[in-house]
Amino acid sequence: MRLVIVSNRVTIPDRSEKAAAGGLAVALREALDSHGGLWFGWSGEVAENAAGAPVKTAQRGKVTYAVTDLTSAERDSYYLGFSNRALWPLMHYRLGLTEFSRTEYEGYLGVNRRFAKALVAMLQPDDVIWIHDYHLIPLAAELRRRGVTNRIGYFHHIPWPPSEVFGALPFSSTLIGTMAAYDLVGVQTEIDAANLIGGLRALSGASVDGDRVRVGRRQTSVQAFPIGIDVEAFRKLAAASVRAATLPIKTTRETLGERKLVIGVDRLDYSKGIVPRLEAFGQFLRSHPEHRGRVGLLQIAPPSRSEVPEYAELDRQSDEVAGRLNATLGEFDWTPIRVVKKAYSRNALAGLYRRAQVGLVTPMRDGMNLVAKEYVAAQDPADPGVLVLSRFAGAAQQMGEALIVNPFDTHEVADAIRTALAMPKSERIRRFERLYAVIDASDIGWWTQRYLAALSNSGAPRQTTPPKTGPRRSPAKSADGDRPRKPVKTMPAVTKPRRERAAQPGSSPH
Ligand code: ADQ
Repeated sequence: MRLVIVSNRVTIPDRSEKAAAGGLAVALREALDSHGGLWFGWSGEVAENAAGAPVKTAQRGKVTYAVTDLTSAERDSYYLGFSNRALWPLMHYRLGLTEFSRTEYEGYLGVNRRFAKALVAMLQPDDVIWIHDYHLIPLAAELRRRGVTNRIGYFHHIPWPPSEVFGALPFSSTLIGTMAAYDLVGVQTEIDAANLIGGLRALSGASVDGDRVRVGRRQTSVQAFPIGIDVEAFRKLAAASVRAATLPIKTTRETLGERKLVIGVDRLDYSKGIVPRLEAFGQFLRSHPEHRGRVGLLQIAPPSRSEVPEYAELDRQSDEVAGRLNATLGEFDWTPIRVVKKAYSRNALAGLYRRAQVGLVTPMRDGMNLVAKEYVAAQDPADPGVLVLSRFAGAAQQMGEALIVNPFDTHEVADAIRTALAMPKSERIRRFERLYAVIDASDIGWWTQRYLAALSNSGAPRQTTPPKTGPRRSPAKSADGDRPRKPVKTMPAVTKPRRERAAQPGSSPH
């Protein structure tokens, strides 16, 4: 079997590039390497002759990369328009920000048709096709229309809202109905799965039996596959980066001195709750003046999608709020909030996470949120920091040992920051060990294998893939010089993200 991955953006790796950074791109590349495969999508480039131009290919080991450019009209309607001004806010429950245009919807369908046409020419009979994310929802239906009978799976990286919200989108019934063209639809959490199944039932008259959904003559299966990170790689990066005192770590040490650090790391996106988070930090300093001068918030937020007006507005707002809070709460020798709008290397991020006593991950709504997992993976097991996590991040379904907060409640987030900073070491270690066990048992390798196994079993009686076997990696026994500490307890209930986890008190996002 050959694996074919399709995603909106495809970056062809440099020949010299080593797959050291971890993460989704690397995990998918590894899956492609082990099966041999093809990765197809948009090059990220715009060219006016794109629609008629041949697909560009590059070979890297056993993987063929195939990319196409978009015309500027396609980029505007498919990517900036329908994907990012209609689907993105809608999927994040933000009806007020959702802007629908028929022309953009047509452009979205048009690019999906063009992708399908290009892909059909490259497919082999035993290929298994794995399509990623909301830009490409109708792609399987377009492939089926062209006679493709291969196994096709889809993974939805962002939340799926209840049908009352999704149904507000014009043509929502048609769009959701195209999901039935997949053999397997993966979402991040059980809540997303229930919402999508409910939407299929309400909007396209699907009949439902557990995770199996039938629309007309087609049957699909909708299941939760919580995505993970390369925990081991990230832990090593963090330990090495602190030991080597890389530049950002050294500079942070010099500028902060003994001061405590609270960190936020997000793409500059309204779903991430950056402005309410800054306000919550201001509230914390007002309610607990004893902390003034002793702690700072570092918010790293590289701009994204700046051509979409809502993102430019968010950029302005975050500067304004940080400026106001610094002016009213700061001192001549202490700036409470630093907002840095640039991307950092994985090394630097890992070291900064480890230096921070509190990881503040407070999205208003998020599919999973990998930063929450990276923050935990990067901690020093002997003296870990505390994760404050929004109940509306998919990660909260698995990470109930974080301090779970409602990001809409500024006072609650402010109180959680205070609790985190005051938490005794024994409790920090206890929470860290449980969180680490969860993210390690459901890391990115486990996720990829579990999804692909379910896809190859789809249509046949369901089997579940066991979680990783073999000796558990304990952060206590690192070979790279992390300080030793007592072994991680074995806790079956949290080492596998199982369905019943969703109902645990304190970790439910509803
Ligand atoms: P994103 O919305 O991009 O992903 P997230 O899961 O937090 O959100 O992943 C962001 C990634 O970008 C992390 O790996 C983070 O380290 C990195 N990053 C953020 N700021 C950075 C900076 N300044 N420099 C360098 N790297 C930075 C979407 C969905 C999520 C879902 C993921 C994966 O919105 O909900 O978890 O896909 O499925």
